[in-house]
Amino acid sequence: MSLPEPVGLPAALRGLGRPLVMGILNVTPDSFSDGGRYLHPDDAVARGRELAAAGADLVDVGGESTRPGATRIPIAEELHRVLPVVERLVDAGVVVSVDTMRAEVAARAVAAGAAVVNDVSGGLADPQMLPALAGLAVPYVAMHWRGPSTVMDDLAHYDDVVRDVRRELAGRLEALVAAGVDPARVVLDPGLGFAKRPEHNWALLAHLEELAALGRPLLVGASRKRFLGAVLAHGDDLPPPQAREAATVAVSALAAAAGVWCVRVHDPAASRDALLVGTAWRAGGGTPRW
Ligand code: PMM
Repeated sequence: MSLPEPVGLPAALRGLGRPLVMGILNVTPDSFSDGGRYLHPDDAVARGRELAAAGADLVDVGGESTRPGATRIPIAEELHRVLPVVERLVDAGVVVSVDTMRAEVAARAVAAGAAVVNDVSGGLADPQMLPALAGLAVPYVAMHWRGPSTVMDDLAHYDDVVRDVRRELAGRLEALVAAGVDPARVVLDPGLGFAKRPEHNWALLAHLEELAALGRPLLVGASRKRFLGAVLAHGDDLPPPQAREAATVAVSALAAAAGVWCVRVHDPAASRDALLVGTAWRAGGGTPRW
């Protein structure tokens, strides 16, 4: 059974017959689950290697928090956080994606060896992003986004969230093509938790096939997010991010059964097993290949 995958991936990540695991490495003081733990490059590089050893097919290095309410950091600060870590992980043989909304950070990270650009704004935050991508040969993850973290909670209004997100992602795909980006390189992402209330996230997860109908591979980033905490909550007390791992693993298995290309997670080992289960489930007795 073949899964759709983007053109431009390194050979080692092609045709694996199971979804890929993207390990999260936030080189930030304030991300909701791992913020502040990996600000020093030595700690970040050690964590990146650990994620790869634990089964991350690629490690997603981000220098800017996107948690609700987070404000932007200067580009110099983002470059300072991200580039040395990308360079050292690439030197260590780790496949790296760069999590950025800025064209210059994306281009410089790719020049330093990053194999994928992951943009939570789908090219909307920086007018230079799409033209810059046209000159890069790597896959591009375009996430559904409606506005910066400071205002995104006010933008969570939909007539029909699945239809609206699908239409808005189709619009990003069109804009990418108009800018000269090969659509075969594009991965789409519903943007769980970004201008979405819990019911919106669940509707999108339950209808991934509607987004897959756009003809592009999908990436799902549910790991430890608040809407998972809300499902597990007793009364008003949400369990902390670290206590949402089993719920994350459940989403990974279901996402694999739905045929996604990649999940973005904090704990690669746990999700890798779940992806194998979901893949076997999807194969339904056929022979999964991995
Ligand atoms: N979520 C976060 C950051 N980057 N990238 C993609 N493609 N999809 C996501 O859902 C996504 C992302 C926020 O979570 P974090 O603080 O754990 O990095």
